[in-house]
Amino acid sequence: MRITALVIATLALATMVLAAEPVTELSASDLLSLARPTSGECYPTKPPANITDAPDELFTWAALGGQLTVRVPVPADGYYVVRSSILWGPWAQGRLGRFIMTAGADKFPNAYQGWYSTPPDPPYRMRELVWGIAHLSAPAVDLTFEPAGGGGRLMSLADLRLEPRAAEGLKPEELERKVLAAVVVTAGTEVDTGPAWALFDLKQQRGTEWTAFVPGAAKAPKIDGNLGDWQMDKAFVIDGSIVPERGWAAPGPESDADLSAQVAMSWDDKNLYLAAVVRDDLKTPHAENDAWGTPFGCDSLVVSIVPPGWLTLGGRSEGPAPLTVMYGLSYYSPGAPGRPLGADCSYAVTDTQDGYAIEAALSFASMGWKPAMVGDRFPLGLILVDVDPGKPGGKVFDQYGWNFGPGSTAGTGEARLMGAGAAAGEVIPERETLAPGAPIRYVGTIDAQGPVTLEAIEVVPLGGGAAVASFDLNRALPGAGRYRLWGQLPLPELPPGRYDLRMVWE
Ligand SMILES: [Ca+2]
Ligand SMILES: [Ca+2]
Ligand SMILES: [Ca+2]
Repeated sequence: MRITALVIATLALATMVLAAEPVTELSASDLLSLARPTSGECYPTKPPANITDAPDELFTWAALGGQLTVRVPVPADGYYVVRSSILWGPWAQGRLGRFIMTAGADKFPNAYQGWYSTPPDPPYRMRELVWGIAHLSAPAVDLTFEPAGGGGRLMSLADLRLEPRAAEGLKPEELERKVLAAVVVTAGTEVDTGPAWALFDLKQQRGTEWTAFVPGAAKAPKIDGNLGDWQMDKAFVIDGSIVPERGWAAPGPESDADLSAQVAMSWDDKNLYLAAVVRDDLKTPHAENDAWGTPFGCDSLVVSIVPPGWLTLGGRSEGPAPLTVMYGLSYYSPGAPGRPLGADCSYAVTDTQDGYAIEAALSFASMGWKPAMVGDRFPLGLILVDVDPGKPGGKVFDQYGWNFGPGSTAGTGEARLMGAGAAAGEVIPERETLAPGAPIRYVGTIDAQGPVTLEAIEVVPLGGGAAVASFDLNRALPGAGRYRLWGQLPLPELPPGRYDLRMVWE
């Protein structure tokens, strides 16, 4: 991404009355890389052939309603004329439409307008459009385009420019139109390098209702079915109470004694650990000489994980991963072997007074990545399955699904691997190979259990280790919730190697 951001001549501001040189000039390709549409599509187009003085390329948004936001660099606080060179021409279905520009609650006065009239249509041409005048704050503002009625749905711009403007002579509504900065410049970065700015932005997405916080294991549990090495008081409960908000029962058990469970989880860099105390009035042991069939055919706790692409395809990838990984932790008789779970995974079952206990180690390698790190998140669902062969028809089979709902695109909530802090998150760089000297853009999410401060984002060797660069943020998160973040960092010169980005908490 190359953004022309010339140094503003502050001395000239007061005397600038006529059109000034733009201090920010986003080309069609800049707009293409900065545009964030909520719907529709953005792409480059060639101007119609019969236009004189046409630019090489236009930025086009095919809108399906929604909004298109562009983060525009602002070199210094002040008043600016916001203008574009636009493609002007006939307005018809699937052709150019009518669009307005907004910034938060502020609306700019002038609209992009495709030509509409009775035929013959006038020929296409390029035209100057002044969207309006506003006070803009450094280092960047979000300017938003919205369709404003009519049948057309295409907006084609050659550029977007900011020209500084003195406050004298502005209309009251222009003086009042003040657009706040959309981003925070991180401490210690000089804003003189244009595209190498360190930018950071954060928004709360939802609460933590769909996040299962998984604490780190102080010591790896011994997988023997004895849960003495677990703090089961921190377990969550799977019974009828979860159904309205956090799962389902299909068909529903008769009572908690028929089927219910307490489940605890922890993790280290190799494994996701799980301990369960299951109540079941009729256990169905698996006969030693039977082949293991589906875990839904016997008493089982089924763990369902959807490995996310940013982990299975990233620097810690263990090769191709299945779309969904299921582990059937099935009950078996004392002394008999359990269900084979595959390499690096194991579980053990013991009998209890009113059911059975399960202890399991599920390797992250079997989910498609390793080692696991603080902040990793993945969709996770549990299905508690009960088969009671001695019971009358209709009561032989029942089950609970836990963590099923709108918590992720996988249709379940997500597990978040926690460290020592009250929050953890992941930072996903836009590309795997970080090029020194070039800015790296990233996205990510954070799950916070309460108010907490994100101190910095660090560049670290892949798989962990001491930071080779750190960018101070000191950004306070006001309370518990799922937050979404994005930004870019200027990368320093680094020794050859593979790197990752990591969050540092206060
Ligand atoms: Ca144990
Ligand atoms: Ca039962
Ligand atoms: Ca049973």
